[in-house]
Parts: sequence; structure tokens; C-alpha cells
Amino acid sequence: MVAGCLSPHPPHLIYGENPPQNEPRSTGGWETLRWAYERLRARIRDVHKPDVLIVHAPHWITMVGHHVNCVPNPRGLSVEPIFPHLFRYRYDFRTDVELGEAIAEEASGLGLVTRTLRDPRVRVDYATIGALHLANPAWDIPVVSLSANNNPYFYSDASLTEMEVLGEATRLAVEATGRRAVLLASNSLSHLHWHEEPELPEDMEREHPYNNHQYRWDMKLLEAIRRGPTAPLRDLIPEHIEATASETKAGSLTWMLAAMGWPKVAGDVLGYGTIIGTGNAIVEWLPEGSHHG
Ligand code: 2X7
Ligand code: FE2
Repeated sequence: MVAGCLSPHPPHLIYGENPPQNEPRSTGGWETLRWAYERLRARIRDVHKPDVLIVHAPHWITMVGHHVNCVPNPRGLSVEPIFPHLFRYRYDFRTDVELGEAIAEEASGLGLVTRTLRDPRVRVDYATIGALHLANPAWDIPVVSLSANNNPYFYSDASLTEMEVLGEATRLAVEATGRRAVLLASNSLSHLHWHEEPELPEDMEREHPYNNHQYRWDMKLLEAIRRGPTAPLRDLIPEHIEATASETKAGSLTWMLAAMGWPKVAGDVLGYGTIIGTGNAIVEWLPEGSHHG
């Protein structure tokens, strides 16, 4: 495990960047977040040099258990169902099938209902593609993609304990296979958003926090992240979810920090900004005992 990243996926960030894989064209927008992602990319490419990116994403929803994509070469068109005018993205990437199978096996061994996905016709969701593109637009690093079990949305007080177990399984599998892995938690923070879009989606005059309550809570979480260590986040993440309808409810952030063993380190917040009113932060954590040279 060489790094863990909070790497949110709103389609607006890819739309604003105009990569060749995405059909819609924009005049830009959300630059400060996109520049933060550029710095994260450089660290992944030049410093971490991982063998694999492991992503947990809230819009690959599985109703029963946790699924691991073990399709060797997923390719197709990923469309954002609410913003198809912003995100229609052609993807084509490699899966680290051996590691994916190892994670599924470890997770089953720890008592989680787990399945491997083998059907190449299943379209990859935009939260998986979004985080992966933004972290590594060259797509030259193999991937393992994990689904989000939907139970937390049905049982409001469902704990994030299953994500702790999935994190543990991920760590065991990474260690057993000897991979250099970067983990991507594909979550936005505060998650209330506008219901009307400006005529020009990237009109930044209209972009600001949903309200000061949401913003203050995002800052409370980010201040704790910047302060470190990560252990207090175990309680603060559920409080933040309760206060802001945070997308971390889907468990990606908890999975990632658990996989890193809740390291006694501060997170490096590379950037924060809002997207249709939702809070989004790009954060990097290094494992205990390692630091940027
Ligand atoms: O999925 C998302 C999101 N998490 C936040 C903002 C806008 C769109 O999509
Ligand atoms: Fe989302």
C-alpha cells in the first residue's frame, strides 16, 4: 500500500477537462479542483509508481454483498444517467485479475458476502471511471474495482463496519500478492445539491457551497484530516454523514482508511471545491513511516 487518496468523481471535472474519451465539450470550469487532481496525478506517476489502482465507488451499487470486477479488459461507454450531456466516456483498461480474485477470497474468508464479476457486458459506472481517469488519465496502470454494497442507504444507522472488513481484506490481498497499490476512495463530501442547472453547466458564477452548514462541516472533517492522526475520523465520518448527507455514507473513505490500518498520519488536502453545491476534496494519505522526499 503506497498511498490512499480521496478522489471524488463528479462528471463535471471530466467534462471541464475535455479529454478525448469524453464526447461532450466544455469551455472549462472547476479549475481549482482539476489542478489539485493534476498534482495528485504527478505524485502517483512520479513518486508512488504503483502496480495497481484499487478503486471503491458508490455508483457501482450491488444490493447483495461486495463485488470485485475481474473482467480482464473492461471496455465500453460509461454514461452518467443524470448528466448524460456532461459524461459519455469511452473506457478501455486492464484489470489486475489476480489481485481482484485475492481480494474477493480474503473478503469471503473474513465473512463478507462477496462475488467476482466476470461478465464483460456489464458497463462500468461513472464513479469508477471518473476517479480512475482523474487519477491516471493515461490508463497505463492496471485496476481493481470494487462495488458499493447498498445496505447503508436502507438502514440509516448501518455502521461502516463491513467497510472496515473489506479494507482489511484488501490489505491482506495486497500484502499476499506483493503489489504496490494506490487506493482510490471515489467519494464526494457534503452531498446536498442544486436541482436546476445553469444554461452553461460550467458557469462558475453559479457554483458555491449549498449552504454554510454544509461547508462548515466539510471544513470540520478536513481540519481533522489535516491535523491527523486518522483514528478520530472513525467517529467523525459518521457524524459528518449525519450532518451533511455526505457521499462517504457509501463507505469508500472508510474502506480506504481501514485498508491502510488507520495510519497515525495527517492527510494532505490538495484541494477543495464545490460541484453543483456538493463538497469535494482531493486528499492523499501516506502509510505510516513513509513521507514525501
Ligand atoms: O455523483 C455525483 C456526485 N457525487 C456529486 C456531484 C455531482 C454529480 O455527481
Ligand atoms: Fe457521486
